[in-house]
Amino acid sequence: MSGSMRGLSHGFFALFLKLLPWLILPSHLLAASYEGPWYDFSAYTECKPDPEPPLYNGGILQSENGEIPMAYDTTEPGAHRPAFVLGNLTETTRYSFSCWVQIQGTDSALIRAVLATDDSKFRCVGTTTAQNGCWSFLKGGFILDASSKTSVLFLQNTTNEVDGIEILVASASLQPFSVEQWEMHQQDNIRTKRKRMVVIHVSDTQGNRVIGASVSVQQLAKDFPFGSAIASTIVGNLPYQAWFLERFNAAVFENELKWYTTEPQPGKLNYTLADEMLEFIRANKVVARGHNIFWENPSVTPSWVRNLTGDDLRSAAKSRIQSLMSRYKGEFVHWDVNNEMLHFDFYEQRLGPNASLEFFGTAQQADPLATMFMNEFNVLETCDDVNSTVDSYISRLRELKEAGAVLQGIGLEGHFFTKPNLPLMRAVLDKLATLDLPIWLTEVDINHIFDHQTQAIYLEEVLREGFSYPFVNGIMLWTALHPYGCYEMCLTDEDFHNLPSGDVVDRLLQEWETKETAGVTDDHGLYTFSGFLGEYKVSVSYANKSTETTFSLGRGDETKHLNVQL
Ligand SMILES: *[C@@H]1O[C@H](CO)[C@@H](O)[C@H](O)[C@H]1NC(C)=O
Ligand SMILES: *[C@@H]1O[C@H](CO)[C@@H](O)[C@H](O)[C@H]1NC(C)=O
Ligand SMILES: *[C@@H]1O[C@H](CO)[C@@H](O)[C@H](O)[C@H]1NC(C)=O
Ligand SMILES: *[C@@H]1O[C@H](CO)[C@@H](O)[C@H](O)[C@H]1NC(C)=O
Ligand SMILES: *[C@@H]1O[C@H](CO)[C@@H](O)[C@H](O)[C@H]1NC(C)=O
Ligand SMILES: *[C@@H]1O[C@H](CO)[C@@H](O)[C@H](O)[C@H]1NC(C)=O
Ligand SMILES: CC(=O)N[C@H]1CO[C@H](CO)[C@@H](O)[C@@H]1O
Repeated sequence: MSGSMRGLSHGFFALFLKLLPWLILPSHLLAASYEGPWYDFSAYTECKPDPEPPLYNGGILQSENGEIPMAYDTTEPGAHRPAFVLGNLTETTRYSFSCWVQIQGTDSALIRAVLATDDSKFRCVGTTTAQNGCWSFLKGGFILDASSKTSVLFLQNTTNEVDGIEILVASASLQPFSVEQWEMHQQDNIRTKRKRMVVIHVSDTQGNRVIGASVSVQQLAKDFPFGSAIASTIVGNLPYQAWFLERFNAAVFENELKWYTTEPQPGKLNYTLADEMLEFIRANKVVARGHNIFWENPSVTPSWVRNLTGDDLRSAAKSRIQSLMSRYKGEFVHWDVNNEMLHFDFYEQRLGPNASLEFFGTAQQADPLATMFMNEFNVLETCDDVNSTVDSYISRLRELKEAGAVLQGIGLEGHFFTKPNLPLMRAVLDKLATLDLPIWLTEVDINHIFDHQTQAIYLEEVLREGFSYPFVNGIMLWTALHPYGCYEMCLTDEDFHNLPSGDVVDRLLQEWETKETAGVTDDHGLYTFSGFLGEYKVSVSYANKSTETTFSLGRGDETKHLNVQL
């Protein structure tokens, strides 16, 4: 899944020594008295004639005289390029990196920022598709497992066939944040974007304020879709259903809508499982994502479809869309139209480069109110994968838009197989957010190579980052429960007793809902509270009068005012 940095680790120290004369070591790195700045969400996705100024004024790459300490290793062929030497990086810090990149010697190349630490580990810090003649923005970051006295951050061309590329860098910035600062930024976003202040005005029928009226407020439903994959194992399984409904307001079918399930043999359509699961969804007012119409990975394409070519394949694909959509139009809020098209290209190879665009168009026509999603792994999770860089995702999304797609969405699977790199995750979201499209985390889990405790810790980090990011509109976990367990991570054992990751989810669900609150109106007849977005019931009583009302607390920058008359 992940790309590799083969050929870089050996010889690093030799190279480092050779590089030393080219490098300037800033004396004040990691200055002791550091006033925490706010995270800078700026991102750019256009190639510009001039770079913007560095974020954070360069952060710890800024020297006293305002110049960026940097050296060009123009003599070394190959891997090592402009580099920054960094002293005393710590494992308790979250580092946000950004710079502007231009290349010479070829039109376009994927450039990767890499951090080499003194344990000889190499990490991808960020990527950008750089061009000749204009500047592209690279944004990313890193976290460490252990402190590193001397580290080198360098840029590298990953375009194999290109020889003699020159990489130019400008406006580089490295900004450290403590864990506390990072969490403070998350809390601040949650307070302003996921919650809202409410003022309830209580008056009598003559319009007099009612002072001292009892008010109680109860959140009935949450606005933010937070859910999980479910499997057909939930059908008729009352304990599973109860467990699910106590927690989640959104669902996605793990495999039951996939082509290999609904049409295992040509023309033998079977929607039994999907229909049964949809009944459960409807009966319980759960929101469901449609996953997926097509999947570009040939190994999960029905074997009979793999045998088709040309017009036969085109007509089978058309029937697939028509069959699915005529049955389920309006039932699913999203469709993953063409799953994982950054990694695989089954249909495009056989039907031509416009196949995906055509699928999106046909699906949109057939179900015009559903949002049509791309859905991809290794965009959010890592920057090692050259097939799914944030820039390549953005360019495919733009292609679709230019071809006329209207309701588009960005699906980020979130299958984490390494310790989550939160600064990278946030930087990727910053770039994607510039497109102004809905962003969902669609398949979040932590790989089973980690023990349950570690899975829980990493899951909490990812969920907090996702929920606090203003432009993330929903989060789905990939934790459908089977007798054999789950895909990578379960929340519970088979008897619905929480595993550590289940405890994390339950704790966050509670943290992200408004506790039932009660009090009395003040001297102005007002009762004020701060609530998570969603549906509310308000009960007001005074003397022998009482009333009850419901209201909806939607997104907004202003205080919500509600009048209640007794
Ligand atoms: C790193 O820390 C050591 C020990 O505290 C100190 O001697 C050294 O000057 C620091 N290096 C930098 C670049 O700040
Ligand atoms: C359709 O699928 C269901 C569930 O897997 C199965 O029980 C049933 O036999 C299938 N029907 C046909 C006609 O294959
Ligand atoms: C696919 O084609 C091969 C070769 O023609 C044939 O042997 C096989 O049965 C076909 N598979 C399906 C599922 O149609
Ligand atoms: C990247 O995509 C190319 C072309 O589709 C494919 O050959 C390659 O295997 C993919 N690599 C990964 C890591 O998915
Ligand atoms: C793909 O679509 C674009 C825009 O609609 C069109 O200009 C182009 O000719 C199409 N390419 C092919 C191979 O059909
Ligand atoms: C409620 O209180 C008002 C005045 O305090 C009184 O006039 C009225 O009869 C009461 N109504 C009921 C139903 O007890
Ligand atoms: C990883 C990689 O492909 N690096 C290439 C970068 O460009 C140099 C030439 O400057 C090539 O030698 C490398 O192979």
